[in-house]
Amino acid sequence: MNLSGMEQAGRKLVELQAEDLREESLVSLFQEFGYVILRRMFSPEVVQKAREEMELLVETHAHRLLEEGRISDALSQEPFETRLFRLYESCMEIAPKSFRHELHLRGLYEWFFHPRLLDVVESILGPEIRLYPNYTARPKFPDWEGTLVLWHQDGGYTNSMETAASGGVTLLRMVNVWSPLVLARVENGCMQFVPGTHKLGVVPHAQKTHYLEIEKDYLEPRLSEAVDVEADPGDVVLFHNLLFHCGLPNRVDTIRWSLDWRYQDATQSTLRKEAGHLARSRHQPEQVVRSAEEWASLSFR
Ligand SMILES: O=C(O)CCC(=O)C(=O)O
Repeated sequence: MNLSGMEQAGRKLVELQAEDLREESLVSLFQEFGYVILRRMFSPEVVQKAREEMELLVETHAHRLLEEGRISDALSQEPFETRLFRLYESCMEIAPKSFRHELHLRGLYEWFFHPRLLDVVESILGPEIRLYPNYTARPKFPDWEGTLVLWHQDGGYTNSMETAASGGVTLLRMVNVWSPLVLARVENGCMQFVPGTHKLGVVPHAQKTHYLEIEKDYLEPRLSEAVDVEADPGDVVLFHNLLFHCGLPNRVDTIRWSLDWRYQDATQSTLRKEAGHLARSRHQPEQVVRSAEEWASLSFR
């Protein structure tokens, strides 16, 4: 295997090139470290389609703000990297932190249902795969706590008294996915992971203004092991739903656009009121979402 373990201030980043995807050890890397970075998984064309969908979404927001009289200029010449932020600059109290229900768009089908990505996910989860009802696009604004996602485990959000009592969230078999639409670097708020923390089970989280945060006693002793997960458009990061992760602050004046979504073993309950969408199935092949048109005709559930 061509595993290029990138030494990063003495810490290892678990990184694979797209051509190595068939290697069985990908699964053991995922299990050992709690994440794997798959470089160049999506072609530039696939990235471009998603970007165009997000541009249209921004356009919709511009028109809405104009109609509501909140702005007098739709800023149509403003680049994708800044437009949404500039539109909401004078009304940040209503700025979107993320998009979820809006993502049933043709140009996102090849992200969520990408055959090679699903092959990798199948090697971890098995043949019954659901797109979990938690798929999100994030315009991470410059220096704004509304889009600053704090250290958490996804399981910290799904865990509730009832699910914890039944051993729920720790039993969920999931693969989380994160991929940027622009270069994601330390300066503009790339992700950070603490390798291996998925083995700790669900740890306590505290509610902060916008997001949950892992309790200090669990987080602080492990922060020195955090790795920066820098990624380019087309790169795909897979991580465990119990891995400690956060997005760093965005310290530049452009938006760090990204998408994150999750796959789950479809034989399990989602532990949510929504059922998600089947991405692969031998038991119910007729239920699998088969095309961009079909995806666009469905809604968040
Ligand atoms: O994009 C980010 O900054 C955070 C994303 C995240 O926490 C997630 O994908 O679970």
